[in-house]
Amino acid sequence: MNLFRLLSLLLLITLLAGCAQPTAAPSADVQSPAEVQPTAAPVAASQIRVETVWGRPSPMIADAGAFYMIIHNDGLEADRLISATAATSACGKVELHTTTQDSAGNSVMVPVEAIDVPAGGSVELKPGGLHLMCTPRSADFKPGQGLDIELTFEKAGLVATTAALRWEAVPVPAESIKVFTPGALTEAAKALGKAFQAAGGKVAFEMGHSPTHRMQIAEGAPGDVFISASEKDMTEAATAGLVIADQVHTFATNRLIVILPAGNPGNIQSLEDLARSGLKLIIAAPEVPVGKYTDTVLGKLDAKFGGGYKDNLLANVISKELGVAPIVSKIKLGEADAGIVYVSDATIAPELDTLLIPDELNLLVKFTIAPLSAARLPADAQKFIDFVMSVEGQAVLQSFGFLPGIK
Ligand SMILES: [Cu+2]
Repeated sequence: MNLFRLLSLLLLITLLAGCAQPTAAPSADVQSPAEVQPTAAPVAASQIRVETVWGRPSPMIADAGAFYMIIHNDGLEADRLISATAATSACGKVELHTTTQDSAGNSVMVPVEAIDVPAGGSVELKPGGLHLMCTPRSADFKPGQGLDIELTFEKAGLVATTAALRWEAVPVPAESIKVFTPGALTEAAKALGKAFQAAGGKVAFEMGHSPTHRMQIAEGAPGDVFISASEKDMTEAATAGLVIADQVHTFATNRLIVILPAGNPGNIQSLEDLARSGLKLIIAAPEVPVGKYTDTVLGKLDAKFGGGYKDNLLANVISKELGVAPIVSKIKLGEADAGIVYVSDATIAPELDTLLIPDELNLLVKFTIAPLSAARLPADAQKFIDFVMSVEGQAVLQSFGFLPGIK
C-alpha cells in the first residue's frame, strides 16, 4: 500500500470514528463514506471496487465467453472473490479460472477456488491470466452491449457490476483489416502480415479455431477476411452468405506427417510401427480440422495394413490436443514417441525426426481464403487476398512448409 493511500485511510477512520455523520471522502482512491456502514468502526475490513470490466466470446471455445476486470480492495484486510454469476441467462454458469502452462509450455485454463485480493491492493483479470469463464454462453451474450454480473466476495459480500461486451481483446484500428486466422497459420501469418505491411497495407490477425470463427462471423463479429483450415467451414460460410462465395480461393495446401522426438526414442521405422503396443502417441482432437484429417488418414492406413491397425494405434494415444502447437511442443520434449501434424509444422521444427505418409495414403488439406460479405474495408480485404495469392505471398507461405495454392 502506498503511503498516501494509507494516510487517506487513517484519515477516513479518524473521521468516521469522530463523528456520526458521513463525511466526504478525503481521496478519490477511497470509497465514498456514504457506502460504508456508518456504524462500522473500524471501517469495513474489505472495500471492493471493480473497474475496466469487459468480456468477449472465447476465440477458441465456441460456446464460451470470458470476463476480465481490475479488482481493488481499499480495505484493511485481504478478501477473496469466491463466486460470480451473470444477471441474465447469458451464461449457464460463471467459473473462476486461471491460465497456466502445461509441461510442454502450452496455455491451459484451470478452475480456481477463489481469487485473492490483498488489503490495499488489487488483482487484474486479463486474457492469458485470471478470468471469469461464462459457460455455456447463450445468444444473450451480445458484444456491443453491457452485461450485468454479480461478484461475491468472502468478506465484502455481493458486488454488482456491468461488463462491456466486445469481440476483440485489442480493438482493431479503423484503418486496418482484420483477418480470422486458424492456429495452424500462426507463424506464417506473422510473416505475411510483415510483408503486407511493408507493401503499405495494414492487417490484424484474430487467431482461433476455424469452426469457432465461422460461428462468430455468423453472430456478427466484425472483420474483413476469413481464412479457414477446413473446407467444410468455408463452404458453410459461403452457403450462409457470410463470405463472398465466388471469391473463395485455395491459397495453400498441406499434408499430414508423423513427427518423432530427435533420436527417435520409440524406434519407429515405419507407419506400421505406430500400432505397436507400448508406444505413446499424441494426435489432434476431432473438434479441430487437423483432428478430422488425422482420422481420415488413419482410416486409409487401416484399410492398407488391416489387422486392427487403427484400433491398435488409437490404444497408444495418450492425449488428443486442440491444435497442432501442443503436439509439436510435447514431441519436442519427448513426452510421447510420435505425433501427427501438418508437414508445415515439421518444416519449422527441424530438430524433430519425421516419417513421411505417402500421397496415396495422405490427403491434400486445402487452406481457403475469402472476403467477408460484411467486410468493413472491402477494397483492402481484396488487396490482402491478392497479396496472399501473389508470387511474393506464396513464397512466404512456402518458406513455412506450405504447399502451393490452387489458382
Ligand atoms: Cu477459462
